[in-house]
Amino acid sequence: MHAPTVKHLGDVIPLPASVRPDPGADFRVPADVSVSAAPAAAAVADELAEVLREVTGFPVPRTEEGSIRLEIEAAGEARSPESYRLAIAADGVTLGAPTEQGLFAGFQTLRQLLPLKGEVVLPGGRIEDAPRFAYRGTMLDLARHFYQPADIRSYLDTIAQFKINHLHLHLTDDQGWRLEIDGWPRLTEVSGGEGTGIDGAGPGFLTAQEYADLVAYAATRHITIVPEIDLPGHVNAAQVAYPELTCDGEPVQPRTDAEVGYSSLCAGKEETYTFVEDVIRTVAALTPGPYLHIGGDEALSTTAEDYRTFMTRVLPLPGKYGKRAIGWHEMAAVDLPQDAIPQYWRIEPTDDGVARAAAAGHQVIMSPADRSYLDMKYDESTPLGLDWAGLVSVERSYDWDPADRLPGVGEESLLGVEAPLWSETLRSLADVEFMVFPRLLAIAEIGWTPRAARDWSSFRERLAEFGPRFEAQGINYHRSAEIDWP
Ligand code: TNX
Repeated sequence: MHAPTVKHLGDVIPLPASVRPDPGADFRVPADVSVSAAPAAAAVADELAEVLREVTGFPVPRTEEGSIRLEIEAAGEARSPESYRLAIAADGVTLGAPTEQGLFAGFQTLRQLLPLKGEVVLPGGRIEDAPRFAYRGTMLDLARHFYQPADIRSYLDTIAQFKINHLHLHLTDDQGWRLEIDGWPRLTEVSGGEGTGIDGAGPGFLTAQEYADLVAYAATRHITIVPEIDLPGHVNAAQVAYPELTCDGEPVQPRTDAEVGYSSLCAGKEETYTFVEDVIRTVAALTPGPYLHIGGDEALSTTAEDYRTFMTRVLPLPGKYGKRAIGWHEMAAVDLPQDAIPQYWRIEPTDDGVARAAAAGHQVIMSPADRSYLDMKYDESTPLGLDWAGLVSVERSYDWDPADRLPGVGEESLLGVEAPLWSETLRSLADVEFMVFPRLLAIAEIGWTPRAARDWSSFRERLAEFGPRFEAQGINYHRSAEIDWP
């Protein structure tokens, strides 16, 4: 038998904050390997044992004194809940963190140090790690094309491996309404039914129970679901279901094309606010996470005055129901509630009031379309995707920094980074994966790794190893020519 290859301790994505290899201290995982864990670490310990079983074929029981130990450590003032320490020595492994979240993050690192199958020798040394930003997200657009809960679960499993900790669900748009709302049944009966989505090819919706189950499943992956109800534009599907939501009350036609900017709720009608408050109250009650996204983008058929009237009334509603409002950065034209978070998507550093909001203490999520929009084509030959924000190669998705995008919005103003994926051209989970992998790994590293430690040539080399890993897990990905895949 040939000697097993030992990975380099830093061969992981995202790159940890501190990696100190000790080549004399490699750990050869023995047949009687076992895992021990504090009660609070039991769930992570079980997952780790399962992964080790799959790789080695060893029984890997849980014991009191395992050669792999998971420990909850004292939190300490400045430690992020997601921080962890991983120590690999000749006689075993210790993974310590202040929280289960931190242990879960450390488990993702450890998992990437394992081979796909066979004998395991873990590289000796110490990793000390913590995220640069608390919010590292991606977004699925369920309105233009609906994805089944099983597909979303599978997606959650994959993104968690790269320490992505927020999944934003774009639940409503002109072409479909994808979440059941108590008291407004036609939203999903009509606008979640057959013939909805782009080209009518993406019908479906989540019942309240299915949504709650998804949120709970995401929590086991330490991922927070961020629900979006897009307002006051992008509402044709709501108006098809309830014509009283238009200004003149006349019925409107369902739309399955990819136009944007033609629909708007009516800022001057009380029905509008009854509807919006019912929806926000319902979504807030179904969502344990701290955020509720109210859209606010591309309201091109709403006058500036109506936009202000509408947003001024609606922006406080997430707070009324215990949530922090996130909105696309257009909302920064309005005076925002104290804790509201603009999500910046522009290509050019145009201000739109976002720098003013940052100066007033607001946190910002960075999602510049020319770098982080996963629905942009990789190159001219990419069969899926759009190109209005340019082509986004793997290198372009990696080689930028969120703290440099907008004057006045620096490191201290950033809650984090998110890579949205719009669904106009996508028809399946395989399509989603093709656009997302590998570029989401670039965004994951930007969100996690200290800026000074990031380097494209290092990332490019580490990324190559994930080709076989994606294949082993049945995950579709784009074999970009920029990467020397094995
Ligand atoms: C812009 S940028 C949109 C979406 C489209 C997307 C396609 C933003 C907040 N909205 O309505 O789906 O472009 O790339």
